[in-house]
Amino acid sequence: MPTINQAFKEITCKIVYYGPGFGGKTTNLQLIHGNVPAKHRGDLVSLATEQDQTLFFDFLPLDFGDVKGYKTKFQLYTVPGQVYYNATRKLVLRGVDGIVFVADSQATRLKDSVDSFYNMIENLREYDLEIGQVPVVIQYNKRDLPSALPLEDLRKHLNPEGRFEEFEAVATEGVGVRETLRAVCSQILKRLNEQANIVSDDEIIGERLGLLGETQEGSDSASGASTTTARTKAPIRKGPMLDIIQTSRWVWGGIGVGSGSITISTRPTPDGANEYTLSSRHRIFMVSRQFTRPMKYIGEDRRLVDGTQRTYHVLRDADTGAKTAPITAYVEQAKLPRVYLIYPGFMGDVHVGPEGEQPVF
Ligand SMILES: Nc1nc2c(ncn2[C@@H]2O[C@H](COP(=O)(O)OP(=O)(O)O)[C@@H](O)[C@H]2O)c(=O)[nH]1
Ligand SMILES: [Mg+2]
Repeated sequence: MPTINQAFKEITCKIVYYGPGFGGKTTNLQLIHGNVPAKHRGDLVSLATEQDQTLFFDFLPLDFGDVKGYKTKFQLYTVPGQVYYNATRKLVLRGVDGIVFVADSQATRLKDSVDSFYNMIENLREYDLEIGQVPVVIQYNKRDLPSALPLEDLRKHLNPEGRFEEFEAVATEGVGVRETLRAVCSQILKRLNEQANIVSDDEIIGERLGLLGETQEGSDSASGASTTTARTKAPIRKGPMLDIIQTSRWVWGGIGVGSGSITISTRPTPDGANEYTLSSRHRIFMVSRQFTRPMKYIGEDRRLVDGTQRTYHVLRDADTGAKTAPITAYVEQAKLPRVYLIYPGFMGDVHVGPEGEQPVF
C-alpha cells in the first residue's frame, strides 16, 4: 500500500525492478531518467562498485505532480540480480507497491530468469505478501538478440496463466521501457483508488502518465517488439446532461473564506458529445469575483464517502492551454445534485462545495 501523507497531501509509491543479473534493470532506469522531463525526476543514484555494476541497487525518484490535490511520487529501485545478494534484494522489496520483473530473453539465461522469479515470490512471502497482492508487470527484455527465445517459451515459464501484464523490450533502445513503467504505475494507482479512494479515473491517471510518453502502436512492432497489451486511444466520452445551480462555500486551507453560486449548463454538440459551461459568482475575503469556463467530460470517479460508495462525474477545463488555474469539477447526480470544485490557489488548493457541508474533495 503506497504511503499516503495526509498532512502534506503526498502519495509515495515504491516500484522495484526485479530480475536476474545483467537482465537490463539498470538500463531501464537509465532510459527513464533520460526521457522524463527534468522537472519530473530526481537524480539517478546508482550504488555500485567498479568491479561489480550490480552490487547494490539503483534509485530514481519521479514526481508526477498533482493528482487530485495529492502530490504523487514514484520511487524506482533495482535489485542486485546475483544469487548471493539476497539480503539486499529482500531489503529493497520492503514496502514495495509494484514490481517490474525484467526477464532476460536469451535461452542461456532462462534458468536465471525463472530462478529469480521464484526468488522474488519467496522474498515477498517474507513480508507476508502473496504474488497476487502486489501488481507485477513482466518485461521480456533483449528481444533484439538472435539468441532470444520465442515469446511463447518465455511465457510458458514465467506467465503460463497470463496473470501478469507483459511487454517485450529492447531496453538499450528504449523499446518497451515506458510502456512497462506506465503499466505498473497505472496498476498501482488503480489499486490505490480501490483501497483509499484517492485516484481513479483512467484519463486522469493517463494524463499523469502522459509524461512517460504515449504507447506508439505500430512503431514498436516494426522494430520487432510489440507490446502484447497495447492500449488504444481513449474514446470521446459522452457525459450526462447537467443543469445545476448551487449555493456554495469556498474553503481554503481548511477555513471557509467565501461563498457564492456556481452553475453548470450543458450543450449537446453534433458529434454526440456534450459541452459544459461552468460559471461562478462569489465573494472571497469580501472581494467579488466571477469566472466562466468551458469544461469537458473526463469520466466517472467512484469514492467512498461516509461509508457509502458514490459516483461523481468529473469535468475539467476544456481549454488546457489556458493561463488560468485549471479547475476540476465533481458532480454527484443525486436527487439533490452536488457540485464540488477544486483548483490550485495562491497558496494551496481552493475547495468549493455545497453551502453547509464540508467539501468532499
Ligand atoms: N542487446 C541488448 N543488451 C541489453 C539490453 N538491455 C540491457 N542490455 C545490456 O545488458 C547488460 C546488463 O544490463 P543492466 O541494465 O546493467 O542489467 P541489470 O544487472 O539487470 O541492471 C548491459 O551491458 C546492457 O547494455 C537489450 O535489450 N538488448
Ligand atoms: Mg543493475
